[in-house]
Amino acid sequence: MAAGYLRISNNHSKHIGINSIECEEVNASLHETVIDSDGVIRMEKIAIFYIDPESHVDFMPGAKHIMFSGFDQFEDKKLKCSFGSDIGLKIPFTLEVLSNG
Ligand SMILES: [Cu+2]
Repeated sequence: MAAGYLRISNNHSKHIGINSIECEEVNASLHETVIDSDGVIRMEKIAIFYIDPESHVDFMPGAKHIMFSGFDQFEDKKLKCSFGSDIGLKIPFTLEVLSNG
């Protein structure tokens, strides 16, 4: 397993809902780290999250992240992915691979 972090910005005047992710060659899903009522830290899949107009959402340790599996077979330094959105727009982006251990 590996995790990916980034900032996604919305330069539009409307909310955008991000509801899926796809990456070449590796399996990726949208995750969020949460602390439940017993104080236990765990990860949940995100069905959708919204970015406010003229705003951004940060993916970072302990919060939203991209969870990868099958990464040990991937040898490139760049990973091409895209977000799916509630307005039907695909948002492509490239992640830099820092380690694949
Ligand atoms: Cu996760």
